[in-house]
Amino acid sequence: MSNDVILGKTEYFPGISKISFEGTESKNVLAFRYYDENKVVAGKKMRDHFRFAAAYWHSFCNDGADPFGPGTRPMPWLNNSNPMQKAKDKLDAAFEFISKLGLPYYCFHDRDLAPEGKDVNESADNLKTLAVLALEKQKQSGVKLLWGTANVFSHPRYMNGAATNPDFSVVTHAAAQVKAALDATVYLGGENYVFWGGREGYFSLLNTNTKREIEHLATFLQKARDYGRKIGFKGTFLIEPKPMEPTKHQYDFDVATVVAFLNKYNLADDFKINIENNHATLAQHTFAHEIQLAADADLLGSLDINQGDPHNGWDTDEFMINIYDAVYAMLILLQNNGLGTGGMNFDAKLRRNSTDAEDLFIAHISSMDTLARGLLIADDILKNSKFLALRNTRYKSFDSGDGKRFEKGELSLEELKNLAVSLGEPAQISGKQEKFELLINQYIK
Ligand code: XUL
Ligand code: CO
Repeated sequence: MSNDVILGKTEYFPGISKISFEGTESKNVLAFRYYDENKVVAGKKMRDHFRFAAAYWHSFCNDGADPFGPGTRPMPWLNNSNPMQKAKDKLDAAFEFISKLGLPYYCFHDRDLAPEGKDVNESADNLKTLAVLALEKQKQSGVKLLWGTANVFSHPRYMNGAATNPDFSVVTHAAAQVKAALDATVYLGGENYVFWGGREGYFSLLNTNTKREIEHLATFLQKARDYGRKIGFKGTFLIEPKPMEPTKHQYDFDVATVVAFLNKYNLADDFKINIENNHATLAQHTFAHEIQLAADADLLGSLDINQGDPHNGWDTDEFMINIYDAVYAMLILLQNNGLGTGGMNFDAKLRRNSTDAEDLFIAHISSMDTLARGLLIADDILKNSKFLALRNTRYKSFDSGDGKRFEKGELSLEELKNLAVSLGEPAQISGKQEKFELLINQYIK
């Protein structure tokens, strides 16, 4: 089942071979202790529960540069001065890493895979050239594309937005990029296509017509959807909410905002939501809150796996190691039949002072094991504890009689008032939060 290891001309992670499952007794940091890809849990192989993916931009493009200093991370695949050769070397490094780790999927932005050319057509040609090489790598390794996307936020032309730019000519450039990225995604058999609206928002309401900008965003997405379907894209379009950063306010603020937007603009049949933990916490929500709301709206698409630092508000994109986040997420996924065409993309970066080649492996292994452990615990809770029964009991007054009639919309406000009179003052019923919390801790092992 595991992918074959694929090396290019240069081995970029020498001394590290295929990562294997060694079980919980192992102290080897380059082995899985919980993630056993073929182990069946709740009727499905672990591999299929998670559909883990590498994020090309962090893992193979990001050298750790920050506003206060240059990159620190040795990335020998980025040394060639010819941009196209550099992109090819990067592809070698990416597939070496992905296949050694045994990730079934990867994700990219157009500009991660291939450099921008001198004009729209040369940029599209560069992407095509790299997509041909990437397809070869996919075939050799068995690795698949979880999603593609277009980077319409880095180039200075997008400083006022992409689809929501007040200048129409910038909107056309964003469209050209999305068209080429969709072409590449379909060519590579991508199972989803993502829109993250990095600069679709504003810094000041004074210079912004929010109504026009949001309508432009909707029209842009409708046209992208139509083009994708025309060229045979059968997968899911995804919107990735984030409340802010880089703009002060982003239009796709959080799951609730995106649910309303998708329904208002008739996009909900083709689009779902890609939820990122650190974006959730930036919006003052938990990861579980966002996942639950998307699941409730039948719009849960995919997950970007990371976590933020609890003591500051930034999008620090750390590798997710919080076992509670993993258990809560897996509890919801198990109750909602998983992620469909989605998966779990490691949108996380190494710390700037993590500079050894093995650090990228250790970071992914740690996170994959956290989620695998979360799955095992959540499955145990759902199968062997009173968790669901306890929660359902809270709502039992709606399971029959007048409560059920209310749920069906059969009782008027006057009838409800008369019932209040006949039922009298309600008895006090404890919410039992501490009991729920204690129960979860009983199963964390
Ligand atoms: C930025 C972010 C992006 C998207 C893809 O915060 O999460 O990398 O996942 O554009
Ligand atoms: Co993301």
